[in-house]
Amino acid sequence: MREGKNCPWWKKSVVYQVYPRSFQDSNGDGIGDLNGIIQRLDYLQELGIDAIWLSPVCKSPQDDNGYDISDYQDIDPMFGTLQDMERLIEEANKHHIKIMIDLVLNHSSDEHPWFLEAKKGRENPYHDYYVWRDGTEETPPNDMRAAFGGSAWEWVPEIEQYYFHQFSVKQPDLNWENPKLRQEIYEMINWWMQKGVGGFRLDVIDQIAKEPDQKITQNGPRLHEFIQELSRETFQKGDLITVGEAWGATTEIAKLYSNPDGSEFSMVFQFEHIGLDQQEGKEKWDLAPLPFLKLKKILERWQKELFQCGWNSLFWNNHDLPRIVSRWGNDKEYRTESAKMLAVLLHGMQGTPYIYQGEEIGMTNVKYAMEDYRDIETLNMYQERLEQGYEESDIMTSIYAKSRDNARTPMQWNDSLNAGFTEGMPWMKVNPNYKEINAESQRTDPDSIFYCYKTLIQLRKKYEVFAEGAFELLMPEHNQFFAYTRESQGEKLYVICNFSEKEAVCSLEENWKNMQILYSNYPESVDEKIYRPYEARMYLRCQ
Ligand code: TEU
Ligand code: CA
Repeated sequence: MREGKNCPWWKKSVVYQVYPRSFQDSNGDGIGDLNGIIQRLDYLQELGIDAIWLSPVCKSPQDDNGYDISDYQDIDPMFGTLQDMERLIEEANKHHIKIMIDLVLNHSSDEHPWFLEAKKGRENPYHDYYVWRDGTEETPPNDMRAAFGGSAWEWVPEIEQYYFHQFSVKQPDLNWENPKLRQEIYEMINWWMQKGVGGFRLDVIDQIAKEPDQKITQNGPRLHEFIQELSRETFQKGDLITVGEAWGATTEIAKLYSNPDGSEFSMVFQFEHIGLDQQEGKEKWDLAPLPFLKLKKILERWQKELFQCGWNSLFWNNHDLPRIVSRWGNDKEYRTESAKMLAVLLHGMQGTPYIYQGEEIGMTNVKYAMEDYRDIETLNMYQERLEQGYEESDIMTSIYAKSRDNARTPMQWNDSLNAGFTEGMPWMKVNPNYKEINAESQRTDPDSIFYCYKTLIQLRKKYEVFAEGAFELLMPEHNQFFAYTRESQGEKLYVICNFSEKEAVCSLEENWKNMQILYSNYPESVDEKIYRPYEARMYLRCQ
């Protein structure tokens, strides 16, 4: 696959997500910032990533850590200035790194000037930028619930109407039916493109075409019409990487989103596998063990169905998800082995891999006292479940497993105070294991998780088979191995992972001796059929 129409640059790229609040503080106020990111570009270049997806840094009251924007064309002072942002883009470019910004287009902050105007009166020109319904104070239009708890309708007594919000009350939903709103959004995106950003991540993009009267939030009837217009008016004018966040994506829908004709996005984040370890039909807090065979089946389906007619995003982690090594690996005696196994398993697949900050050093979940949690989703759920009569210890068990704050603890750079994240008081407690788990110690150890990620990134660039090869699942019924091949043009890649803490015997009859071993997370074994706990290997066979 050469560069060009059929192989855009992002098919061979690896993206790194920075959650700016928690990455690096540069001025001692305890909050990560843009200048802090600039200080860490050398580190990211050494890792070998091609782009940074930056979680929101625009002006925001921070009700949902920046996912509630009050000015799409300015930087929140907490993170720096517009000049700092321009410098970040420029400095990152010098490190061969593109900056992707996070577009939150489903809703704005209730402190956005549009909303301040909109709630002044039904005749106000901005009123229709949001979703309003009549009702009486006692009876909302319907019983829809918001993702962060409570009703999705908020009463505004001054104008005797309800506005619709799928997330917090401070995140009113924008009305995409309004063509003027859409135009303002396109202008804003074009402005960012002129500033030199390399791409965009689109927050809950499958929820923009809502039909609240029908209780439709995801995948509304006009969704792809809106996205195609958006793409035509903005992204298609540049050579960008774009990724939509789509909790409601099926493989069929994902083929539209990531159509190789470029009419929508480069790719989407899909979440079918992410909800596997919860009780069916319930919430993420209602824990269940991971059904391993199902995980294999789902990822196999995504690999096969998008082959040559779409493109996958590959990720285990982001700022909303618990740490993968704690979740589906083993963050105690096999932390290093299982973190590497999970990396190998993901990075061998077809798609663009996303690494979430700290994943590359094997950062883990935390168990904090309630007062140390910060996330609005966690705090609201805690209150709601207490009121519903849940045991506090059960609520805490759910929080330890699934709270978004697991991903949001400060980046662990070194073993000095606050892990080198800040010289002040960190906005959220640092994980107490930072003396053992930190970037500095990882970088002095050639066997570290960091170097595993670095090697995987290099391999992806070196061999065509990573971008191009067709996927076949091996041993689909085996309940320890997650193994597959990728094949194209005379190259065949084998990825064999023992997804368990028990030894496993591989019954594949290949002549391993004649293959090149590209990566292994253990020293060479006496018997190559035996896979030790979380052992992962990549073999390459060339014709
Ligand atoms: O997340 C979308 C979303 O659906 C999440 O609220 C998800 O349900 C939850 O995190 C699972 O625990 C995006 C952003 O990634 C998230 O950080 C924002 O809070 C949310 O949109 C609202 O903008
Ligand atoms: Ca700061």
